[in-house]
Amino acid sequence: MAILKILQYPDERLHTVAIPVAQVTDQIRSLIKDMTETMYAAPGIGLAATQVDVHERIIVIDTSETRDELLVLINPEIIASNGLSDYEEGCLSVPGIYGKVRRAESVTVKALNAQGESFVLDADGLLAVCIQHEMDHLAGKVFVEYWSKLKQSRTLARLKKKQRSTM
Ligand code: K1U
Ligand code: ZN
Repeated sequence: MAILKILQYPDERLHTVAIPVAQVTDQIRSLIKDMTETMYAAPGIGLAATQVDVHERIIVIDTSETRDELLVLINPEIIASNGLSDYEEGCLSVPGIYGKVRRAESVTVKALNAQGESFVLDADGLLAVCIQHEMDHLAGKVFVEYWSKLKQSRTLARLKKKQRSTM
């Protein structure tokens, strides 16, 4: 297994639209293991393949307190959604920046697991937020891009200042 490098906003590669996984092979399973190790090490509650510069539709998530309830979503599709809620989000690709995003309160998602089997999952709360956040990564969208242009440019300035101070 390996810890992968996580792309940092505003890296243009975060805007790449991921393509569906054609077949769940051992190579895909090996990538899933590396993504899982990377997510737990970060630490994070989710990671999309886009964030490690792989542009295929793969997500790993673990929102449990015990960090032992891994969820793998390959080729995820939201087939139903309900309600709206605002949640304070963070992102491993935008370290140190947190802010609210309005998303569906609950979602039903259809996906393949690491064995290539199809399943359907109903999610609400943090899990629903995380699924939508990670699916945005696969579509090339970063959570700060829901904010006003003014808030986005202030965020970029803060990130650049932080980067300068760690050089
Ligand atoms: O996509 C990512 O960058 C991962 C991101 C997921 C996420 C967090 C909060 C709301 C929506 C989506 C993170 O995991 S940021 C880190 C984080 O929230 C966290 C880390 C350790 C323990 C608990 C939370
Ligand atoms: Zn993110």
